[in-house]
Amino acid sequence: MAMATLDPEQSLFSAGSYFGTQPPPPTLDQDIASVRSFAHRQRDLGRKVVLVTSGGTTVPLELNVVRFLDNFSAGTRGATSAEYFLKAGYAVIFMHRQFSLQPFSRHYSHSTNPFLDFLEIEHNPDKSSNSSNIAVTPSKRDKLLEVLTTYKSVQQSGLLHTLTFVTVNDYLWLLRAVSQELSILGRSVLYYLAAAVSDFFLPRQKMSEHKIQSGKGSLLIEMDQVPKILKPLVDEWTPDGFIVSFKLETDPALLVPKAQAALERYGHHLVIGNNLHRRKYEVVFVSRDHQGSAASGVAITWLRISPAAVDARGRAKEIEEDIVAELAKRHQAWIDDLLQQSFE
Ligand code: PAZ
Repeated sequence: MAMATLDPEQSLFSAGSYFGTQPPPPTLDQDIASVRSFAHRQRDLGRKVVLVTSGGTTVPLELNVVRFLDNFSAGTRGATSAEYFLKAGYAVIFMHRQFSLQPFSRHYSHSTNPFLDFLEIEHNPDKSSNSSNIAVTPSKRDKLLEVLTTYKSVQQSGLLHTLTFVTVNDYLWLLRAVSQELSILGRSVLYYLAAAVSDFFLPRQKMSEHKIQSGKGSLLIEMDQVPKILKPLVDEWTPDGFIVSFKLETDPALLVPKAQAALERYGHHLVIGNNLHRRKYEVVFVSRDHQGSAASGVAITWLRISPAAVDARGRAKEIEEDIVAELAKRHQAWIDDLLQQSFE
């Protein structure tokens, strides 16, 4: 693909100028083909589909990349939510940062639950034999069996399709392409944009080819703003989908106003606000409908769980269970409303 050249003065990218000047990731065509066949299959089966984005994007500082900017997101929100969406009957495209948490395997992440700690060696009583067996630690068996059973059945049913990104550039290209492919599903597709996407990037044309050298004092890098792609997503790429974005803040006073500003600016369906330190126990749904507690046509609904809460099986409750239940309900109500209106 021929790339337009970048005006050296240019620092405010529109989606159009971004995609006209920044190169697509090498695996894009392959990813598009896989999403296309997944979307057609789900449409033929009459299933709802959710695109879950998850994990953080990197911003490389060099073309031969040694250094990059990153963020904190481990992909917990996305991986956990994907499991609950599957449980709610959705087919899931899980678009995540390479090596971040994934549905099912997240329960055994190398840092919080290393899988070797779940295994025991059973030595053969026959001392002359070298053979030993591996067994699952009895106290861990029930949960492992449950996770494994669901994982295998999801794999067999073809309900989960996984895509990976690393850089913010990969993410933007992939989101545009995937949303365009999913637009054939019309209202049946829900976008759950939980990835932590960088607001700033270094255009390829301004990047150093080789490793940035030290020895000349401090390093000054001026980054450009990532174009606001929610606008074309809503208006052009997938105009019929139900679109939910996330807003993360660290200052509690900014959370609701910023979520509300995003809703007004992009005109999508819902913003879920969360505070960095309370995100596992508290989120706020900001939408344009007339339910909820605020005046001015904006509904503000807090969803909270206690850090000590347990689920129906006595395990630590995950707030994503309630987020997804609420979203599945709202998505269906929205589809029903539009259907109703089309008959009136
Ligand atoms: O991945 P994680 O579970 O550690 O964090 C999830 C999250 C806070 C990144 C997500 O809920 C979110 O708010 N994403 C959007 C961030 C933003 O661009 O404002």
